[in-house]
Amino acid sequence: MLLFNMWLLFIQVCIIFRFCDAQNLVTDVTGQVFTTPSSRSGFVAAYVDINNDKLTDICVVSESRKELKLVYGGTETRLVQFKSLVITDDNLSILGVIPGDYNGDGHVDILITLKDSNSNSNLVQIKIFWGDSENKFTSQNDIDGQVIDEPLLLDANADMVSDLFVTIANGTRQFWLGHAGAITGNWSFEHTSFSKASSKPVKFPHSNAFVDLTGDGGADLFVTTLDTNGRIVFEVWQGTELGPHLFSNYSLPNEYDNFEIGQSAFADINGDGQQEHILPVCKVDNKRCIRSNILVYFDKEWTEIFSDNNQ
Ligand SMILES: [Ca+2]
Ligand SMILES: [Ca+2]
Ligand SMILES: [Ca+2]
Ligand SMILES: [Ca+2]
Repeated sequence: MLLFNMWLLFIQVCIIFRFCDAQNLVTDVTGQVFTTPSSRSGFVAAYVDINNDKLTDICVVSESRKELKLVYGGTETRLVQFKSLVITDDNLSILGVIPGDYNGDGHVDILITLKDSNSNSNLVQIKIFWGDSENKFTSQNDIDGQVIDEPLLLDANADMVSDLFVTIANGTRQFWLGHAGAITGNWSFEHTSFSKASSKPVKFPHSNAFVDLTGDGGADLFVTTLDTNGRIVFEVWQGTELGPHLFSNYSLPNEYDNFEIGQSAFADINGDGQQEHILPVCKVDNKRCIRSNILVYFDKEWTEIFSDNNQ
């Protein structure tokens, strides 16, 4: 895994800076950016323009999962700078990174999800490092309450301030709304309840998404859930002034009942301007994938676009 992560980091850094130099399209700057072997381990957790200079920056979680490096892109490769955000609690490790502007001040904030290393539960804690005009991230808040799995970043109330879609410890779905307000002390998200039109538990790990699936140009909330028999049910929620409206829900044909269900992805694969739902599935026997398929949901039907039978 470590080798894989190092390779991933190497590849991604090369890709980012490949396009910075038109004279020399492929320039390996890994050694200039990550100067020691230990600094090259870890994984890229997010891409974002943190300092608002229109150059992509990257968030790199260290192998120890105790440190987050913010690597700022530069117009010349040597201008790349670091900012390190360190987790000092011995029991907590960084699980994920979700950049956004949670207090609506125009500065990117860095939200980190944290997992208790001594716990087997799916609960995660949330910490926010607040962005500022000098990109120092000196203010931070530990957010009250734990959530199951990674939150989904979205704008639930269309006010251009970043929000989260979460599942709280009792399994209930909620929106946690970002908002303006003093960031010292007890800043917290405003919690709002989700629609009662569905109370199915959200699948863990989820592949929830904020993407336009209704073709009206506005992003919708896609949620992966489980019915009482443990079968996966996909829900598409459209935002309305009265709150989320269940636009559609659908499942998989019975022939995939004994398949492992992978993470959903979305792409316009037939060029009609609408996103299609793409789903990898795998039939597992004795911990071995004996048949894998990639399915596409189009016009209310599932179609196999790839099949690999290893039986
Ligand atoms: Ca930048
Ligand atoms: Ca902010
Ligand atoms: Ca919002
Ligand atoms: Ca839509």
